[in-house]
Amino acid sequence: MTSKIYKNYIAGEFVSSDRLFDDINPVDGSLIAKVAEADSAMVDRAVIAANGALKGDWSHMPLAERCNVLRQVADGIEARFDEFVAAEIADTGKPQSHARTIDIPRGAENFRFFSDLARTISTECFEMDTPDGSGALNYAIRKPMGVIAVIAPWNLPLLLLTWKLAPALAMGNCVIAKPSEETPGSATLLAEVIHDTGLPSGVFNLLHGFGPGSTGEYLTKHHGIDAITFTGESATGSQIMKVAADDVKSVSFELGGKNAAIVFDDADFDAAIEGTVRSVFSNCGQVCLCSERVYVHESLYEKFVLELKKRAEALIEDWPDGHSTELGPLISQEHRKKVLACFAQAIKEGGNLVTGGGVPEFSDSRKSGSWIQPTIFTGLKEEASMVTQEVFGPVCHISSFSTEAEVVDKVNNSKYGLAAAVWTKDIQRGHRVSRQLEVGVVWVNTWFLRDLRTPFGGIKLSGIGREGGLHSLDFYSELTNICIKL
Ligand code: NAD
Ligand code: 6OD
Repeated sequence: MTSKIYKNYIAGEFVSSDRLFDDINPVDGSLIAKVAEADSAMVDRAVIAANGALKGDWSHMPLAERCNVLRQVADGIEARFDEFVAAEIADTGKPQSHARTIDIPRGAENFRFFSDLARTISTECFEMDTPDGSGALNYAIRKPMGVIAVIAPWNLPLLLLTWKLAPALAMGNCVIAKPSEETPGSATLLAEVIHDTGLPSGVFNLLHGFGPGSTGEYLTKHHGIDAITFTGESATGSQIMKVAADDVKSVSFELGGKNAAIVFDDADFDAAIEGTVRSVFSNCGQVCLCSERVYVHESLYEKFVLELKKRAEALIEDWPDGHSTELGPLISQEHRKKVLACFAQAIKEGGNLVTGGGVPEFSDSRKSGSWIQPTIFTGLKEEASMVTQEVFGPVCHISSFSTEAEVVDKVNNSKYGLAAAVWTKDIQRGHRVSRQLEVGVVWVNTWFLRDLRTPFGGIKLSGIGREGGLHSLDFYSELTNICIKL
């Protein structure tokens, strides 16, 4: 029985609650901690604290000073690096190599990157003529948007929370962050790091809880919130958007995907296989950018299916701290039920199960975890649910194509539009195909290679708006134009 309690952080204090829920380790179903669910009164207190802080020092602090505090947060994460890694691994079961090289370093880098960027940005200035000949000068200034609700999912907990939190704070806003109920650990550590920087109380608040009928819903409905930045499922985005409409709150949404990988006949075969193993199975397929639809030119199709099968079957699915572990479990038993139901439906719709499709056998405590086999299907029609609906697990459907036009049509025939990976040695084709794809991000001969200055986001059901670089700073600030008659 654990005695650890993950508390909320409101107005500079760590506070528990009458309602505690379990934080479960998906590796073996063990209890990591109890989590204090924030009720509506606690949401009220956090919103009041944040609105109070907005009138105080933080928003009016010299920019360089504010940015220095954010750099201290990055330093603080790095100083407690191993604790963050342990918290992220406990909550998600992901391999430690993933947490050590992606989740936690990016969590720190998000603060450093947006702190540096905020110091360098400018605004517009326009000189204009006036009838009296003396002219006028227009210039814009940036102001914080106000109090921002940052709502994050469980797949890359620290990375995705800080991706929105850092630019929001850099622009002088006050924030109420809600991590996923599945992954409260690294966010609670982050609150401790932020507390230690001496950030004025109320500027950053952390609330734990669920979505509907709980903290997430209370927060998004609250009239004291000015904007909502959300990463999660498209259906949740749709619900939040309805609620946000009442106050015309600004929203930035990064939502689900049904991303395609296209392997042309001129691709570097080994690189395409290597890249597709990563893009399908990384983080047990629980990255919004993962490829769940793989289209391979007919001349390579058989060879590609055999090789991807071989690679999927060789993936090392083991304890997260094992040095060679490549695959961890899904986030929860509930999510595994959903993924297994998608597999069953694919078979019902006539899919050919190339490999996987079930649960791996363990003779130790992992029997109580949420493990699943890396899985490949072929033979389904384009309308099949495995080809149209997001699964968010270690699975892809592979089909063949013959022409460029045909594959572009198939990829675009989706209600989602987040990301795509294109594998070709023909640079002209790389450019030509990329610009025809209806997605927010295209990778050519690589996958999930991130430059934080670039626009990031999706179209259609995959999101609203772009974040990254200046796009983030634009979302998290309001411009006021000042016109001076000379
Ligand atoms: P989710 O939508 O279930 O939950 C995300 C967050 O929203 C959680 O903190 C949850 O508590 C909260 N929430 C749920 N319902 C809510 C409501 N009605 N009001 C307010 N808050 C609510 O998503 P998830 O299962 O945590 O994450 C997986 C999904 O996220 C996948 O669909 C994946 O594609 C998507 N995702 C997208 C991106 C992107 O950048 N586009 C990145 C990561 C994950
Ligand atoms: O790399 C990022 O900045 C980012 N937002 C990644 C999203 C991954 C989705 O699971």
